[in-house]
This record gives sequence, C-alpha cells and structure tokens, in this order.
Amino acid sequence: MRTLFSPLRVGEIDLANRIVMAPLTRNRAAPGQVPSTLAIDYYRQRATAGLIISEATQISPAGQGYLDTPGIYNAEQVAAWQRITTAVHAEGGRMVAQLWHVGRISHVSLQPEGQAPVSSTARRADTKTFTSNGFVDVSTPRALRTDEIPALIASYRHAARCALDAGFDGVEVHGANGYLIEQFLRDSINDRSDEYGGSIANRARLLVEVMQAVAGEIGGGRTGLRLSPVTPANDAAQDSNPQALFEHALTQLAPLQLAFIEVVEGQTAGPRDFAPFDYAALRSRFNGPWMVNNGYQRQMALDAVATGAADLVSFGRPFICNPDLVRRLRENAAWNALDPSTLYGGGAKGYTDYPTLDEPVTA
Ligand code: 8OZ
Repeated sequence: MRTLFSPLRVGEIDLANRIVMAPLTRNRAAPGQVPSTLAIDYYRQRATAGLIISEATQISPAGQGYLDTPGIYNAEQVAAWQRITTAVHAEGGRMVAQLWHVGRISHVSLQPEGQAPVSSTARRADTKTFTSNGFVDVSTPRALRTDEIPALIASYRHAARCALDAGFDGVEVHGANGYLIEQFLRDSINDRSDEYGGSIANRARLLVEVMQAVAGEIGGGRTGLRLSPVTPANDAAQDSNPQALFEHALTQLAPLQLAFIEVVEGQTAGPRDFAPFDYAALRSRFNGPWMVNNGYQRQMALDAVATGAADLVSFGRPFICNPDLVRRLRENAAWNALDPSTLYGGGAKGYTDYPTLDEPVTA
C-alpha cells in the first residue's frame, strides 16, 4: 500500500518518504549572499524529510529581491552549500536547490550597481520588500530586451550546474509567487509585444526555455518546478485564463520528464479556495511525480497520497517549527506552534532551536 511514509523515486532521486520540506525564505544568509553556518544545523535537523527543497536562492546578483537571501552562482556560495548538502546526506536525506529570480520584486539597493530590477514589464508591482532600510516599496523595473533573454537563461543553467557542484541532488525552478517567471506567464503582468508576450505560447516561452536549459544541463530527472497558478502573491493579479495557460505550459514540459512538479493550491500561505482552478486537470498534462502544497494538515496529507491525488506533500511553516515533522506525522503527535516574529532574519532563535519530541521544551 502506498502511504505518505512509503519511499518514492522521483526522476533520478530516491526518497525515503513522500514528506517534503517546502522552500522557505529565512533571510539569514551571511555577507556575500552565502548560506550561514547555522543553516547547516537547520537543514540537518530536518533531514528526515523525504526531500528538502532549499530556501529560494538567487541564480545571479540581479535575481535578488530581499535582504540576506543566499545565492548559488559563485564558488564561495557553492562551498557553503556543499557543507549543507553533506550534512543532509549524512543523515540519509535528499536536498534540491530552489533556483530563484525575483524579477521586479526587488529594490535598487539590492541590485548590482543600484540598477533597476528587470522584468517582463516596466510596470511597478504594488508591494513591498525588505531591505537594509526596512520594508520599502519595490522599485520600478526595466523590461528585459528580447536580446537579453539568452543570458538570463544561461544564468539559470549556470546556477543549476553550481547546485550539482554543491552536492545538491537536483534543483527546483521557482516558477511561482509572482516572481520573474510568473511575471512572464500571466497576462495581468506581461505587456510585451515580442515573442515572449501576447499569446499563451509566447508567455510560457521563458518558462519552457528555462526548463529546457536546466534539464539539458543536469537532466530532467534532477529538475523540478514550483507553480502557483492562482496565487495573488507579490501583486500577481489573476491571469485571464490560468487553466489554459498552465495546461499549455505543462504540455510543453512533458518531453523533459521532470523529476516532479510542486503546485501551490490557492493563495500561498493563505486560503486554499482563493480562486477556482482544476488542479486535477492540470495534473493530467504531466505523467511524473505530483507534489501538492499549501495548508496540508496530517489527515489531508495522508488522504492525498493514499487516494493517489498526489505523490508527495510539501509542508512549509510546519517544518520551520517542527524539525521532526516526519516523526510527528507518523506518531500523530502534536505540532509545535510557529513564532512568526522569527520567520525572517535573525539568528538561531526560531531557526535551529525548535524542540523535537525528545527534547523538553525550555524557553
Ligand atoms: C516570503 C518572504 C520572501 C520571499 C516566495 C521566496 O514566496 C518567497 C518568499 C516568501 O516564494
């Protein structure tokens, strides 16, 4: 019988169970956008997950949109990530790097030479980001020229190579939450007139070309993708036809035989029924491992895998406050409460000090 706790091979990666640690931004990177040494303990503590997806990690300096997020594009970053993947592997875990470009969700103070962030559009998002001066409005972006797209795709390819060099088992491309790839996908944002704007095929082109490049570099069996078809996160208004858009995208990606697709159902970290969308119909366009996310409680997760509605379930905030979430799911034990004040930035508090079932709660 297939359960949440049974092993699964996703592409080229063997997982001990179907419980996934979702990507979680924590804003604790060290200078140089290098993951900190504390991150070694943080990820090691959570290595009983069948798979860990790293926090969103920028593919290039221009891909950064928040203070103190790590990158995966230079040797210093690769060396720091290597210590993390080694620790996770030593515990029998598996880990992929989430490859991220924020597009217009950035601020000039975080961009190389203080330049404007790049996007599909020159229209500013109505949202804020966190910088060294606190929460500020994001900056007005500059629309990428068509002749700049090949270099952008090359930076995804380079980051994927860096991820494998750092010992990751693969990558997940961040195609969700209103960042660069969704800024191309959705007609509520993309106002281009070149071959990357207009029709569904054109708006999906960047995603498809990024996935082809990454899969071409490291293999489809080590490449996953995160999507969030209807989330409003980061001022991403609804596409006029998300069902047709995302079904087209997955149809185009089918030949790559990706390791998995992770879908955020509804509003990221919010209501699951935020907007109508037929996730089962979307899944029918992909014949590989299907990972679901967003507000899954224990029974929902057990049912999702037992019924075959999903192959894997990713948990975000529950993994922040429960390093031994897998054991708690197995034993139907209570979950620790999340401290929202320590989610972003800071040190060990709220990062590496959440207790396991074996540890008495101090505080
Ligand atoms: C929370 C804070 C900053 C970034 C996402 C990468 O929503 C993020 C993110 C989440 O995908």
